[in-house]
Amino acid sequence: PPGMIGEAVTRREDARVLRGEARYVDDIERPHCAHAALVRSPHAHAAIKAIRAPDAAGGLIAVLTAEDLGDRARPSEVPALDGMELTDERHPILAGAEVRYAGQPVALVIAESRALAEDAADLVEVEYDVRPAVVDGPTSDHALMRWSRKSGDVDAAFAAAAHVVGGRYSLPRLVAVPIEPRGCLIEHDPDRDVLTVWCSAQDTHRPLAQLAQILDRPPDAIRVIVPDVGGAFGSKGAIAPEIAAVAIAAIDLGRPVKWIEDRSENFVAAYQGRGIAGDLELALADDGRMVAIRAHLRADLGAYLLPSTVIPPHTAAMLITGCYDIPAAEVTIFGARTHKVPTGPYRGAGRPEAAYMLERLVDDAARALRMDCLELRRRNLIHSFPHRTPLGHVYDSGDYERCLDLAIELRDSDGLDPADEGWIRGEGAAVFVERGGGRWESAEIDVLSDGRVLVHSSASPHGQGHETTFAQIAAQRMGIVLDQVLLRFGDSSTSPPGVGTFGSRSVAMAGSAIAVAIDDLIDRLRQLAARLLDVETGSVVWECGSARADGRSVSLRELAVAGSRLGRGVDAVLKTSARFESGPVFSSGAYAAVVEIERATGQLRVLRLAAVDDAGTVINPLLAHGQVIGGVVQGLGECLVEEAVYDEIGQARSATLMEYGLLTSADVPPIITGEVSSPTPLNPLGAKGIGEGGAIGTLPAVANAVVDALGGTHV
Ligand code: MCN
Repeated sequence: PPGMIGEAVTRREDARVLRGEARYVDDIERPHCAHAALVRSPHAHAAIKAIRAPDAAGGLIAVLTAEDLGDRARPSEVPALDGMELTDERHPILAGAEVRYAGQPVALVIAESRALAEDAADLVEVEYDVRPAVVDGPTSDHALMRWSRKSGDVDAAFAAAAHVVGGRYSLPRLVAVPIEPRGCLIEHDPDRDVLTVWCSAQDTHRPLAQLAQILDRPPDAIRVIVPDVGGAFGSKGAIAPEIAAVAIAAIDLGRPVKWIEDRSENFVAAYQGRGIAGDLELALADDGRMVAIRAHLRADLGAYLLPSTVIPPHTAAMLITGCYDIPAAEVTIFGARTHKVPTGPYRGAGRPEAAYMLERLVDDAARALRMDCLELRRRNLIHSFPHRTPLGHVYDSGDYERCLDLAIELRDSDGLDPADEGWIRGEGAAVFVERGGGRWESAEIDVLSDGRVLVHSSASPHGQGHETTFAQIAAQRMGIVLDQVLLRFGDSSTSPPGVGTFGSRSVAMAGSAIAVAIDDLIDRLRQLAARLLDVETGSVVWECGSARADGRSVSLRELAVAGSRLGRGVDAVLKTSARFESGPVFSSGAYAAVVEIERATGQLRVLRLAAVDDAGTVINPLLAHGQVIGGVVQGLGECLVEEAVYDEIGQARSATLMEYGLLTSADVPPIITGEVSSPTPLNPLGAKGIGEGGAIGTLPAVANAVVDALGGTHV
């Protein structure tokens, strides 16, 4: 039947979204709902001397400060990964004695409407004693985090190397700019003491666990519902401190409270991405073999630590050997504190950083050795799997050379006209590897009495299209049509437990949990059919959604009806669950670009971008393609126009869509995509992630093309 794995099925969720029927947090209404607005610091660094709430203001219900919260809302814990050194500078829920970035929440104002809450927030007087701000990551000497790892004899390899090539490479800070900013609606049921939290988040699991810790509540006293979400790109993984303050307000006031941030708040107060620079050195043998690499990374982490702030630099460091067989590596990270909003994951979350720095370095090395940059890459690519990197990752499968060959073939197909007068042209290419998947996810499946299959997944989407993709996995495995599969996710009271939607892990992990659960369900259905047909279970085969034995067959619907007649034990027949666990899977890809720069003006245009991704088995090529294109456009934005710019006193200079450059569809150059498939042996689908590839490969491919156009000059 149509809709199977590998078919380009259109998204089931689109009709709802396009008709305006999707329900985002702000569409949810509760009776007697109050509305919240934030008083935010206008200064990047200041002591708070006093906060004076207005005695009265139209519709004002309450003003909450850090003092009012007391220890009822504690800063979110920040897990130290892998032996990291962290300072105890966790993001306060509301600022206490000090503010450390412009935009930091200082007080929560609750009123009868959002407009009244915003007006009342303007009347709150905060007395600040302004202090100097450290804005520049490279000059900050205060570390929030330090980490290092060394493996292999790096020093000896460098001492003996025929060539050592180095460079400094940096990536700007970026804003994720999801169409829907952050927000929540929180209601407290005093009888059961349960908080119901609707929030715009990537999944239910992390907001629930983080709120439980922040509010010191048992997890079962919190229900998190994630409705439709208008994008996140990594920026809605850690819970916003504002949400914890709203939770306290809802408890104190005994009324539901809604907070929906506006675009300007999202620019200054939602955690940002990237903002990292690295000093890298590569040691090479005479024949171009890479023998060791050193990378000293300096990340501008911003003012405080959020739970996920330390993840991207760590991920970047761990992937610094990329697709190459480099036996020795040393990495260090200095996570600098600056008076800016904290950073955290943004599409790629460390992978683009690693790929950009390494692939720029490889091009610089090729120039230093007077070698062709593709030849230098080919000579060092990893060819056999599993491959253990010196830093400790185990790459499961891949065909990096095939990706590179295809990217070049696609880039160079149909020659381009010669460059116009006054324009210089450059070509660039890059390979990358991407850690995805890992840990676990789960699924529960019910067979409904009409023979449809209801899949409860632990993974909720925020734009990826799980409703379609996961249904394809279940339908294929069951041998039924797509319409026979229903999907549910995003409500912690009914969804099975899981880890979360990030790191391009949903298909590999949650998709595999569905596959395993379906296999188990089929076994149960075969046993039931054996009873009905009075045959041995072993002689029952499952085919096209029916059980068959001795030339007879029982349909799924008949099994569902028979199963429910059995009374006790129905659950055991018509319900199943599975938890799927595996190590990380490593997607990969190669991207290649052609750019032109106008000599007189410096104007840059990307003429062509070839994007080749290897995500193992692709479930839905149409959606996977959409993921790649979305990532590419974000990657191009990063290369060409995007940057969260701050002035010397720590004021955001790009706090609206007028100032922060975002590409529009009219700016997007021709993108040619290609696919290589190296299924992973680590899960039953052979699937890896593809949600971030475009945002990874684009940066080094375009940057290398720009440097090539400039004749190898460092930019
Ligand atoms: N897919 C597939 N076959 C595979 C892998 C993926 O068909 N082998 C398709 C599926 O349609 C799946 C989608 O690609 O729904 C993404 O799957 P996957 O790579 O597993 O990534 P996740 O679902 O875990 O999504 C996370 C990823 C990340 S980390 C960011 S950031 C990101 C992204 O997804 N943010 C997004 N894509 C986004 N897309 C939208 N619209 N909005 C965001 O905020």
